[in-house]
Amino acid sequence: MNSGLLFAAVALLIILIAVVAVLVLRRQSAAVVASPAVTADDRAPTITDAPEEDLSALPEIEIPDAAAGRLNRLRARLARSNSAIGQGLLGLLSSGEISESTWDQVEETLLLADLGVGPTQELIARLRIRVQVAGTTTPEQMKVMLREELLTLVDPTMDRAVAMHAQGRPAVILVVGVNGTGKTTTTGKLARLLIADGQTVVLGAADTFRASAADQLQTWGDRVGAAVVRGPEGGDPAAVAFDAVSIGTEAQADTVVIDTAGRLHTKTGLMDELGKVKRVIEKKSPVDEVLLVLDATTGQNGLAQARVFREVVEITGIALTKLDGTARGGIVVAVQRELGVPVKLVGLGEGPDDLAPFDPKEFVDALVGDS
Ligand SMILES: Nc1nc2c(ncn2[C@@H]2O[C@H](COP(=O)(O)OP(=O)(O)O)[C@@H](O)[C@H]2O)c(=O)[nH]1
Ligand SMILES: [Mg+2]
Repeated sequence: MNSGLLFAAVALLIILIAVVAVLVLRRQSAAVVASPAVTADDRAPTITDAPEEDLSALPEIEIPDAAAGRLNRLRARLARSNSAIGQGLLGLLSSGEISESTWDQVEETLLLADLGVGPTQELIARLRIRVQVAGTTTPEQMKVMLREELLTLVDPTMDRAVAMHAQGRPAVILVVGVNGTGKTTTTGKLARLLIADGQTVVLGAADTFRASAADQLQTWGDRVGAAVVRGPEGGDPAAVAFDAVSIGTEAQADTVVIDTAGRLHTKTGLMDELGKVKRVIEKKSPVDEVLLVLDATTGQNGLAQARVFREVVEITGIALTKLDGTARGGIVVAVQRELGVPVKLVGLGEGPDDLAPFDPKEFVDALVGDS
């Protein structure tokens, strides 16, 4: 009798446990479908039976290349500068007796490479003295001298760090330059560099003249996980810049990078506007960096643009783009001399990670060739 009662109680307990277990399991699997994982790695396996719309709604975040050693990785892109400057000079100077006409050819090579008249004269004067002192020189000695003198001209003592850490607020970077030089592309690539460095980034689409400019920046931001602040087409660029800095501050972002417009045909208007953008941002936060984007293929024209921009905003760094498409790498030296401001970034292609922090030694090594 007693054993019958015990049997019934045990059976009841087993059924109860089974029901509870089924309920718990169902809740867990429902939760997995309802809240898809955020990291790219977990994503696919956890929501395989979710409807297709959910899958496409998830952002595809790319992991950018690390910032360190980028210029070294991209050095082959300098090949055209390389043969024009380094190899051209070494070819001339290593051919035994150096005559006056050889020095003339050296001068011509340097000027063609956009080094500028002043730096060209300096380089030749220094080399002539060193060659005289050394008497005869081997091609290897010549290469060492050339490397040292080019490095002096590029100036390894300049501080080339892009401002990206501020105390208790986001660092603010304003990107300026003429249309087509690569501002938007550089802003997008810079966001990737900063994110590769572990930062959170907010982008401001202050080129409000063309909707496509904001869309272009949005695409860059989406790919890498940077929020993009934009305004209405034709809206006030200063207001967008202000909003971007406000939102970046609120969100405790590490850096806010602001892309601007650059229509040169309305030069005065553009310059007034640029000054206003900076002043309006400064109501909210200091501007830590004004990056002037210059297209390396434009030579003297680029230098003229630099002078115009310098009149309106205090430029703190230069981003030299399209160095992959030119034999005129000497522009690095010329533009630094012209503005007294360091080249901080170089663009070496259209790919998302084709922007590198500028390193004088790596640059000169790439020009002269490995020792
Ligand atoms: N080859 C090469 N093309 C570049 C580089 N930087 C930008 N570009 C291209 O230059 C064009 C203009 O760039 P964009 O960012 O729209 O210029 P913006 O008008 O100043 O904003 C685009 O086709 C870019 O892909 C670079 O470093 N190398
Ligand atoms: Mg643009």
